[in-house]
Amino acid sequence: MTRLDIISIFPEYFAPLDVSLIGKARERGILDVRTHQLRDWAHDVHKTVDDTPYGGGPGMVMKPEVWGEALDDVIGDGAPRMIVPTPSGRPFTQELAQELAAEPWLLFACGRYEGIDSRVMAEYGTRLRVDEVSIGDYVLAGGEVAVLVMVEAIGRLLPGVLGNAHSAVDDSFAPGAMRNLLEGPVYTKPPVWRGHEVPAVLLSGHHGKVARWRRDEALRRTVANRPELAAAIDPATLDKHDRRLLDELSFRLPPEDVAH
Ligand code: 6GU
Repeated sequence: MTRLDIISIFPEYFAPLDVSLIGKARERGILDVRTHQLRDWAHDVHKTVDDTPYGGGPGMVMKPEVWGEALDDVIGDGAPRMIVPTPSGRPFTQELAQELAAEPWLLFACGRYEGIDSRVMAEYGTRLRVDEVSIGDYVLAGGEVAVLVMVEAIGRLLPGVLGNAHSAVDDSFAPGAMRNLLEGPVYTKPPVWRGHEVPAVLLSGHHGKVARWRRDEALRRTVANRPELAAAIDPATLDKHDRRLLDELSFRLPPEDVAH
């Protein structure tokens, strides 16, 4: 069973982890999620967790002493991998999600305000693997929502969480043939809705043509929405048909490396 500890001044943010995929994984004993209120480790009457930044500047910084006591209690004699959500961290990717899904114990330390006193990461970095991680190029008010994102991405990769019916092997960012290709559009019944028809090929029963059409749509969508991902496609994975389609889309593949 994977253990997840989350320390935050807003543990109520994690109520969604009781429902859906992650809630079921917890009921099935695949995931053990424990949320903690950081203020439980504050000593003063006001349960203070922050103070003004040395060197001046706007906002407040989370105090190291409270974090130290909280982390010591939660960690005990163990050695979880520690994740600190922050917009200045390394990018959270499907690859990092897979790496974290293989860990037995993860500890998320959620900062608010301008962040946690950096000595906390320095101190625990001597004992644990500590990563500061960002979920994208925008700024959230705190790490809580970012941790929800990461827990959902990691949780669905744990063995037994997703049924075989929708396994994670052909995710857009999973390793393999579909790597760096976005998934194309999907349809269900009825065959015509408000005058919009389902593409005929999907009703044809011709599996080869369906696969080819899906790949074309994946390439089109990747070129349109994520040209930098399209540019990163390994040219060796592109067949003649793919190259013709990319040409029709006026998409120039980057030049192939030439061996000297
Ligand atoms: Cl992990 N935290 C915050 N506060 N903002 C973010 C983020 C994390 N990732 C992107 N923006």
